[in-house]
Amino acid sequence: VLPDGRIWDGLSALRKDNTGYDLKQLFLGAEGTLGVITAAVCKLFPAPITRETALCAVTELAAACRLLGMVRRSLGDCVVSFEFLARPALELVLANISDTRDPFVAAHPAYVLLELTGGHAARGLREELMAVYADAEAQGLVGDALIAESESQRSAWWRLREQIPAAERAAGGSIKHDVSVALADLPTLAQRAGAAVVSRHPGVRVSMYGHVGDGNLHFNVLAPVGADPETFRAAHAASVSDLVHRTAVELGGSFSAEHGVGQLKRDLLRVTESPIALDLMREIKAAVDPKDLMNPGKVL
Ligand code: LAC
Ligand code: ZN
Repeated sequence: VLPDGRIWDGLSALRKDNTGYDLKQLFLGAEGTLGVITAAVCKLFPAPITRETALCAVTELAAACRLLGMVRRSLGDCVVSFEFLARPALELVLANISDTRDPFVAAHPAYVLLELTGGHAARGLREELMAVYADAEAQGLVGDALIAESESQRSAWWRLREQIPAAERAAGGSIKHDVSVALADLPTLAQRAGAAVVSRHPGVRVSMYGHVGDGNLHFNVLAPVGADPETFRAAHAASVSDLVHRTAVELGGSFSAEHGVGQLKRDLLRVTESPIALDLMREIKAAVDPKDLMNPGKVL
């Protein structure tokens, strides 16, 4: 629904359609500032015949990235999830969320929760995955690993990953970041942002997790143990976020990989986006919504 009340029907289900500008993408990325989306077309895929879920202990983020490369090389599009959890993020969940337990006997620096789906292959997903694991183990990238043997085990592992935001809230809240860079730069991003934040704000705790398969990290920062979280955030959130966002942008990355700009990151968009891109965005906004009716004050 456009600001002037007209309704544009963009419900095309075509896979290929190169007629004119890609208006649908424009509205999808506009956070409601160009119009209101009231309907969507869903594409259905056949349910996968086979699925494997594995939890791998890894030595560090760089090892997780190399493991991703190896899994993709062997299993290609069968890789549907590749989620990274650093130990401190898992510990927040174990300490703050009921009915959770560490799947491994020993503590490991970090973990990858990965999921594969496929059809009938000559060699099964599990065999292929075990071959990759053996390679990764020989290279010293992975430690213990588990393959889910039941749906309840699988959902318990997913819960460990998905409850991280709730665990951070229960621990007093965090300064959240949603950064992305090219996969090859992801370990550098984590290392540089971590060093910058810790040297400027000694004692802070970093809860790092995210969608490594997409080059997207949630690099969240919690107050030092013993400090009041709210007071800490009020005093230092701007400085912490500046360090993290600056590191991502210096590496050619994004300060908003999946959660948008809203009003919190508006100023950041102004200083990091190129003048040409900002001009184009403002001109599009002015053309579609000249009276600034749609979600005013957001994004631009
Ligand atoms: C997540 C949300 C914060 O990945 O994007 O859990
Ligand atoms: Zn996320």
